[in-house]
Amino acid sequence: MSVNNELTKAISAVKELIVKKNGEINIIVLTGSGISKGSGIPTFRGADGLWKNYNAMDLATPQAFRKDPNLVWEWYSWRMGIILDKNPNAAHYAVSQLQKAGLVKWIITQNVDSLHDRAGSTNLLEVHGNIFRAKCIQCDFKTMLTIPPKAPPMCECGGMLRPDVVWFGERLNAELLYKAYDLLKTECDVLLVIGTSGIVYPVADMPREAKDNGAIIIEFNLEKTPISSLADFVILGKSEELLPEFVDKLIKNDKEG
Ligand code: BJW
Ligand code: ZN
Repeated sequence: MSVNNELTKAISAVKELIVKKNGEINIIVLTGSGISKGSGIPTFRGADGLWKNYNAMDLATPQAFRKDPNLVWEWYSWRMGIILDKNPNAAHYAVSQLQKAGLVKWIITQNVDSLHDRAGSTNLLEVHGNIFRAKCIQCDFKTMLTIPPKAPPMCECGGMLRPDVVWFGERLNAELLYKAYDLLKTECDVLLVIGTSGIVYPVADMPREAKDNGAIIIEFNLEKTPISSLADFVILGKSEELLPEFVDKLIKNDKEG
């Protein structure tokens, strides 16, 4: 039994919309590192976030990689090791369950950890890339890495490989970004925003796009963020606890309704 009033209200609102639209609603899920916190993967900001001990500008920019590729690879290898040791949590599985129930069509994630994929989700837009993919800085070669490299891996062309993630000052993949905006404009009745601080652009702007096009915005986070002021419901707490409850009740309601 939920004691979270906001959660109960959000479920009722989505349930009403399901009835109004004869069961045909599209939920889009937008996630950030907070959804993986329950798996034991650190977030970026906050008291125990990665940026507490490491400077973003020394590690997550193209300039940093040019200056010291060994250092950058060392940091990414360390993070790959942490992720490989962890598993999707109840929030990732809840999202996947909602997708299997047909309510969620697409997931837009800023996370590079593959945990949505490992939880069985499909139609995943990894707009900040994937930590397990590397790309050549000289040619178009890309490859998946199964073990964290001990030194910067090299391409057959002689160029160095880099993590295929989006660093500060770099453009997001245009196709993925276009697809994400198109979905938010045309196929989003409800947007679930889970575990993101909402300060990194252009993703931070996506909830506004959905809202402008009539979507109900439901935010799940430990605390309020810049997205909270435009959200219809702000559900405070751990996503690994709240999402399973939200999804259970919604799916039950959907079947009953
Ligand atoms: C829980 C929880 C639990 C915890 N349950 N919740 C417009 C205005 C101002 C600045 C800009 C702008 N446009 C562009 C910029 C610059 C920059 C930017 O946004 N800077 C801001 C910081 C101000 N953006 C860029 O540079 C982007 N590129 C770009 O816009 O290019 C345009 C361009 C134009 C012309 C020429 C060239 C370019 C690229 C951004 C790339 C971000 N990259 C990173 C690293 C990815 C690779 C890697 O993993 O190493 O992406 S940075 C980092 O931040 C990572 C994340 O995906 C991203 C977002 O972080 P996230 O996921 O929100 O994590 P946190 O830690 O911030 O928050 C965690 C949240 O979870 C918190 O709210 C907690 O409360 C919550 N939480 N536990 C629920 N259990
Ligand atoms: Zn190459």
